[in-house]
Amino acid sequence: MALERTLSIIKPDATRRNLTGKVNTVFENAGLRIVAQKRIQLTEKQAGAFYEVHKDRPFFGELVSFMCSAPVVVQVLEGENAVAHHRDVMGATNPAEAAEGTVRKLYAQSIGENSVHGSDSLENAKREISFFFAETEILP
Ligand code: IDP
Repeated sequence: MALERTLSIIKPDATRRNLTGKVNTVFENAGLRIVAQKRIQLTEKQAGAFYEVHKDRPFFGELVSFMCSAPVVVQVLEGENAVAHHRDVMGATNPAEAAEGTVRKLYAQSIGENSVHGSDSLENAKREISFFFAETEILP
């Protein structure tokens, strides 16, 4: 196993309900370390660029406007096998299919308003981390 970093976003449905600390507790209890974190308001331009891979999907417009509907918390998580481990801890995209104890099972409201984002590969994690953070802002 390798020490990895992944990009996590606590989404507007969770920040609006004051769940940042509860979500972070799930991550920390799972052995993921928050090595960078900031609360920001995304613009439509930023959200559209971040989710560009989904631009042809029918839910793209809804996703972009949701991600700009309240502040988000962007964070870098570090740990053994962090990319896949974080995806496990988040749970399935659709909370109805998420396993017990996962963030999405505990807190997500719908397939769109599903509380958290996590990078899906090491390559994407590197790109997504650099989208939001300078190397000097990451403090392991
Ligand atoms: P993931 O976040 O579990 O990796 P993706 O399929 O990459 O899931 O989708 C990105 C995000 O787009 C989801 O987390 C969710 O917020 C939103 N999304 C995915 N599918 C739908 C849908 O069918 N309706 C509305 N929003 C969706």
